[in-house]
Amino acid sequence: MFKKILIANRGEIALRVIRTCKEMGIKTVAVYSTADKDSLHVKFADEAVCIGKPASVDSYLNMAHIMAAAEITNADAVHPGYGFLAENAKFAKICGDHGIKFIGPTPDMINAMGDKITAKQTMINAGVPVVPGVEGLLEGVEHAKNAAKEIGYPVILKATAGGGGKGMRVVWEEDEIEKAFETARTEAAAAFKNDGIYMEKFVEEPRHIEIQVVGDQYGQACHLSERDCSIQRRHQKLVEESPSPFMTPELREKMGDAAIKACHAISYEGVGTIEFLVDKHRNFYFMEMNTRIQVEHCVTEEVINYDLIKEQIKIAAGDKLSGKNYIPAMHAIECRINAEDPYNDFRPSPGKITVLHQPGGHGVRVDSHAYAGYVIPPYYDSMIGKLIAVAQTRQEAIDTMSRALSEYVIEGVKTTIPFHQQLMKNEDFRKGNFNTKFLETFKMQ
Ligand code: MV4
Repeated sequence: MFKKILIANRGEIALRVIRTCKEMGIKTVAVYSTADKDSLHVKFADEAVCIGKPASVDSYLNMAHIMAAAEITNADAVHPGYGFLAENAKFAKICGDHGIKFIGPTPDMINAMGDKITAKQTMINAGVPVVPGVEGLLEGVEHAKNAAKEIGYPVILKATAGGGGKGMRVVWEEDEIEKAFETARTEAAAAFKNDGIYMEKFVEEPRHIEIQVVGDQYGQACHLSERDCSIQRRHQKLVEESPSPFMTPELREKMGDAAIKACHAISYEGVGTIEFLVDKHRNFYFMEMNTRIQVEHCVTEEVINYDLIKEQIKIAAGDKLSGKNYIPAMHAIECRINAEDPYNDFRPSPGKITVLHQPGGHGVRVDSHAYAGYVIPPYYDSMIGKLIAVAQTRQEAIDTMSRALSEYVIEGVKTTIPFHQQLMKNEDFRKGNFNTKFLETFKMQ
């Protein structure tokens, strides 16, 4: 087992990793930017190294600084958390080249899923359902026009180097396709230095349901059931839950099988997520694979009683999986508490938390790096923490969440708490009647 892990991240996920390391008797090294010197991950780690100025490119994205911190502290592994360098194949390679274990998949696996056309072709070959579309890159506007005629409008254009919704264009009719193709291409070139675009049939009003997977170094893979992440806004998830209110035992078995096939196709090592679009007829289609721990991993942990960070560390150290799949025994809902103003288009609201009272009691988990007096810096994402409610049934989990939200006191910055309180009262949400378009029409009172 590792003796010392450097956490190449900040905020609540750095703290989350430190907590599990402590339980496993593993020493921890925090890295931090000058903007984060008073952050809890710095206080709770055994050692801490400043890696640069506030901007991410100067600190949490600076591979040379992070590697130097790992070398001087003698860390034998690096946990990348999510975001920043978590899905950076070059960083994973550099760690390996320095004899430091990257806690995650190999550079090859990251690359195989990072390019979306490659990933989709791998899934087709493995027998995983994908959205019908053109195989490979679009060669130009004429190709796009002919392909769209064949597939039938509406279609969606996606950047092969994209993901998470960046660089996408929905096209409803032939008149729009030329302009859409050119803008998608320009945007992709600017954002990813890769202007490759592909086309799929546009699935209308889908749910976003993802399967948590885990694979070991010996080719074994299993799934840990689903999370429903349909409650999102501009590709930012706000609420996640497990099980999905739309799930059936038959669908879970089919999606779980498909997710395991996806892992086997690349001999996946580590924890990962297979994202699917699910239409109203319960057809499901592979969208992308996230080769990292995700923000919403906690709902899975709560419904199957399983520490996913511990699993990541054990797998990286060479442990074998039992090979069994897990089915939710409970219902868990997670609300992301962001420093944003839900009455003002979710505008970021960084600043000092003057008063803080976090909820507790039966069925409540708070994963947060916040404390009274903490200043939320403006340089990074605005998440203050995650509130997770767990109960036997979905209705009870919603009631526990409402109660917990009513106890949560944060003063000094605006937060998403009022949004979550109103969502928990919404009839359609309570009935499980929602898809990825739900928040487009949701209005704050
Ligand atoms: C789609 C789609 C409909 N049809 N692909 C958004 C994020 C990226 N992973 C892919 N996304 C979508 N791909 C086809 N063929 C709709 C979306 C989409 C979406 C997906 C999940 C959650 C929220 C979403 C919001 C808008 C669009």
